[in-house]
Amino acid sequence: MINEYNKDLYKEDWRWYEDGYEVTRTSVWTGPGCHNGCGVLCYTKDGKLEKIEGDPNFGYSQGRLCLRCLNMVENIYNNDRLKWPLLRDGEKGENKWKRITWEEAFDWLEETYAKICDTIKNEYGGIGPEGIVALSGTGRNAMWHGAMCLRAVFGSPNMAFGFLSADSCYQPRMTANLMKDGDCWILDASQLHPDRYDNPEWVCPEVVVVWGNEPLASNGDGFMGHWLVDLMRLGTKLIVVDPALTWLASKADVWLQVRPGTDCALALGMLNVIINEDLYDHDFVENWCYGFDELVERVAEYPTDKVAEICWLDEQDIIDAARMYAAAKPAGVQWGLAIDMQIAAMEASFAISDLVAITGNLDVPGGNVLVRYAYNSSKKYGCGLEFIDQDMLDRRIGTEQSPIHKAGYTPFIPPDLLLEAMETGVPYMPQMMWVHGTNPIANMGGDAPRIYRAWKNVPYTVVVDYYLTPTAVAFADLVLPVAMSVERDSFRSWWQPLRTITASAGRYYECKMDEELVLDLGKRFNPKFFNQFNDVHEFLTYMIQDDGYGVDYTFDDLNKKVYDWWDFNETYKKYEKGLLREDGNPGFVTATGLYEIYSPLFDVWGFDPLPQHLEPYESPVRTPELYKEYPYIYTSGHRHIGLFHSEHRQLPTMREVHPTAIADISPEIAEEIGVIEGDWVWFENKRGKCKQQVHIAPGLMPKLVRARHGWWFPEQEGAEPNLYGVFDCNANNLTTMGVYGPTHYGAPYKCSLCKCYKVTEENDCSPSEIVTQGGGFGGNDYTRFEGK
Ligand SMILES: Nc1nc2c(c(=O)[nH]1)N[C@H]1C(S)=C(S)[C@@H](COP(=O)(O)OP(=O)(O)OC[C@H]3O[C@@H](n4cnc5c(=O)[nH]c(N)nc54)[C@H](O)[C@@H]3O)O[C@H]1N2
Ligand SMILES: Nc1nc2c(c(=O)[nH]1)N[C@H]1C(S)=C(S)[C@@H](COP(=O)(O)OP(=O)(O)OC[C@H]3O[C@@H](n4cnc5c(=O)[nH]c(N)nc54)[C@H](O)[C@@H]3O)O[C@H]1N2
Ligand code: SF4
Ligand SMILES: [Mo]
Repeated sequence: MINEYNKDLYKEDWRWYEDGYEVTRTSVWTGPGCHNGCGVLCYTKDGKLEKIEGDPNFGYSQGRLCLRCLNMVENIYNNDRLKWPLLRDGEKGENKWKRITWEEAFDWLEETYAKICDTIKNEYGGIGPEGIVALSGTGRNAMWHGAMCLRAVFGSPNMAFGFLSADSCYQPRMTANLMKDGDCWILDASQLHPDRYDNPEWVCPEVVVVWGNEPLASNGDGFMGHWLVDLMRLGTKLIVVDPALTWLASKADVWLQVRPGTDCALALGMLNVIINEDLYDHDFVENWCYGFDELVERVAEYPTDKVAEICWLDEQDIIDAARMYAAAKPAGVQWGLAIDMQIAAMEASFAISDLVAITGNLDVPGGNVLVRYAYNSSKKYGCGLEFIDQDMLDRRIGTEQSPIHKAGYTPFIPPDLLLEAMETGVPYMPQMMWVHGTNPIANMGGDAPRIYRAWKNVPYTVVVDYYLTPTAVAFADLVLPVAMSVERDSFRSWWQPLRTITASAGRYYECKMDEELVLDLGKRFNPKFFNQFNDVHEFLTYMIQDDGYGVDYTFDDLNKKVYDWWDFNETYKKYEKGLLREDGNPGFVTATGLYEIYSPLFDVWGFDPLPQHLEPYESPVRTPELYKEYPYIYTSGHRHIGLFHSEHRQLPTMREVHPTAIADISPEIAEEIGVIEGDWVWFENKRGKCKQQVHIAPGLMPKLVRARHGWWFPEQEGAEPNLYGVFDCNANNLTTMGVYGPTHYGAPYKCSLCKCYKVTEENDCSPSEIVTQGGGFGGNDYTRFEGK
C-alpha cells in the first residue's frame, strides 16, 4: 500500500523507464488463471519480462500479489509452452504432431468447416454451422474470445462450459439473484470505491458470513480474500459455514460445520429463528418485498431441531448464528462455489438471498451491494449473440428442455444434454469441438471417463491453449497457441473496475493473442463484419464501446488510464432512488418491482417458488444402502493458492508447494482405514476411482474426504494409454453428469459418497489405462436425475 515512505516510489504513469527496465503499469489476468485482475508493474528488458511487482496505486489489490502472479516469469518462459500451430500427424491420442503455419491452420479450418456444414445439412437436415460447439472454461481473461469465435466467426449458437455439469459454478447463485432482485449482489468490502476503506459512505460490516467459500485461496468471482482480512482487522466478526476447519473458520465466532449439500436447510433454519424471534427488518419487508407471508409458512417447516438433524449441526449453534447475523448492522454474506455444487444449488441460493434481504442488508453500505459491470462493458460468454438469428437459435442443443436456458438467463447450452447428444447423435452429432480455454477431461467435466468415451464420437476438435493438455492429445486435430497475460492487449472487469491489459512483453514464438486470433479468423470467415477493424486495438475499442453505455474512450485511452472505476454515481440503496430500473421508477428489476421472496417466474416454470431442502443425490439419508458400501462423504476441489484448476502443473515452483494431488481426510477416517500422512489412498464409488496422497486434516468433519481436482502430470508420457496420467488422480472419476435438481442447475461435485482405502502393491493400477484402453470402470449409472 502507498504510505509516506514509498509514495514517491510508485508512479501513476502507465509506462516509464527505470534502471534499464521498461516498467509498465497495467493489470493482468495473472500468470495466467484467475478471476481477478490485480494491478501490476511489469519490468521488461528487450521485450522479455524479468520481474513483476504489485502496484500499490491500484485500490483493488493495493499492491498485493499472490503466488501465481509472482511466479509469472517461470510460466511465460516455460519450454513446454506451445510455440506454433500443430496439426495432428498420427491417430488421436498418439501425441504426434506436425508444425504448420497459421495460414495452413486457417486453410485446414476452412476446408473442415465446409465438410461440417455439409454433414449437418445432409445427415441431420440442419443449417450447417451449428455442428460446431465451443467449450469455454471459467472466467479468465479469455471469456468472450471463444464466444466470438463461435458466434461471430463461425455462426454457431452452441456454446457450453467445458462439461461443467449443470452449470454449477456461479450460474446458480447469479441466476437466483436475478430472479429475486434482477441484479447480482456482492459483499461490500468497499471495493466499489477507489479510496476503499477511507470512503465516507462505506461502513465496515459488523459480521460477515463466509458460506461455502475459501476466499484466501480462491479470490473467486472478483472478490479478493485479503479484503476479508482487512475487515477482520477493522473489527468484523465471522460466521463460517464449512465442513472443514479453514483458516477463516479457525478465526470465526461461530463455525457451522455443515453436512455437505444441506446449506439450504441451514439457511431455512436461520430464517426460521429470525422470523420467529422477530429479528427481521420490517421496513424492508413491508415496503420492498413480495411473498413474505409464504416464506413465513415455509420456514415453519424448518424448526432448528429438524435442521440440526439434517445438517449434522448443533441446534444452539444455528440459533446463535442466526441471532448474531440478524443483530449486526450491517452484516454481509460472502458466498462461494460450494453453494452451486449440490442439487439444491438454486434452492440454497434463494434461501441465502432471502436472509440478506429480510435482515435489511441488501444494497446497504457494508452489506450485500447490488453491482453491475463497469459501464456495462465487460464482454462475457454472451458475446456475439447478435450474429445468431432465431432459426439458428432454435437449433441449440438441449436448450428447449430447460426453462432457465430457454429464457436466456444463460448464454450456454446445458452441458449434460450436450454430452447426451454426443452419445446418441440426437438431435445431431456435434461435428467439431472448439475448445477455447478449458481442459475438460482433466478438470471441468463431471464423470470424466464418460466424457472421454463420448468425445471420441466427435469427428473434429480444435484446442486453443498455452500448453498441450490431455484434452488436446486425446481429441485434437489442430492446436492453436496463444499469448499469455503480459503478452497481450485486452480489457476486462469482473464487476468493477474496467481494466486494461497491456502487452509489455514481446511475442512468444508464433503465439497469437486470443484477441488477434478472433480478428484474424473473423477476417477469413466473416469479412463483412471484421474487415472494419485495421488492428487489434481498433477491434478492442469496438468491444469496449459496443454494449457499454457512456464509454467514449478508445482502448488506447483506457490503456493510458490503466483502469477506470465505475459509472454509478450512487452505490447504495439504488432501488429507493430509481437507479436500477430502465423506467427510472424506484424498485428492483423484477416483474413486481419488489424483491421477490416468492418467485412468480419459478411458479410459471413449474419450479418451487420458495426455497426447500433437497437431500443430496447420494447420502446417508437418501441412499442408506449405498452409504453402507460407501461410508464417507466425498467432496472435491477446495482451492490451493498456487494452482488454478488444471493449470500450473508444469511449474517447478508450484510443484514444490503442491507436488501432487494431496487430499484431506479426517483423523477419524485415517484411523479407521489405517493410513498415515503421506500414504496414498483410493477414493472409489460406483462410477469410478482415483488415487490421491493423504493429508490428515484436523477439524475436518469426521466422515468427510476432500479430494483435489485438476490433476494431470505434464512430466509423464502424453500418448495414450497414459495420457499424462490424467485419470490416475482425477477427482472427477467419481462425480456425475446428468444429475441435478429440478431447475437444471447445480450438480453434486461437492457432496456424494465414496469409500476410501490404502493403495497397496496388490491393488495398485493405472486408472488412466483403464479409461483409455479398458472402456472405463464399468458399473456406471447413466440414469438422468432431475428430481427432488
Ligand atoms: N487458486 C485458485 N483460485 C481459484 C480457483 C482455482 O482453481 N485455484 N478456481 C476459481 C473458480 S472457477 C471458482 S468457482 C472459485 C471457487 O472458490 P471457492 O468459492 O472458495 O470454493 P472452494 O475452494 O471450491 O470451496 C470452498 C469451501 O467450501 C467447502 N465446502 C465443501 N462442500 C461444502 C458444502 O456442501 N457446503 C458448504 N457450506 N461448504 C462446503 C470446502 O471445504 C471449502 O473450504 O475459485 C476460483 N479461484
Ligand atoms: N471435482 C471438481 N471439479 C471441478 C471443480 C471442483 O470444485 N471439483 N471446480 C469446477 C469449476 S468451479 C470450474 S469453473 C471448472 C474450471 O475448469 P476450466 O476453466 O476448464 O479450467 P482448466 O481445466 O484449468 O482449463 C483451462 C485451460 O485454459 C487454458 N487457458 C488459460 N487461460 C487462457 C487464455 O487466456 N486463453 C486460452 N485460449 N486458454 C487459456 C489453460 O492453459 C488450461 O488448459 O472446473 C470445475 N471442476
Ligand atoms: S488474485 Fe492473485 S493470481 Fe489473481 S491476479 Fe491477483 S495476484 Fe494474480
Ligand atoms: Mo468455477
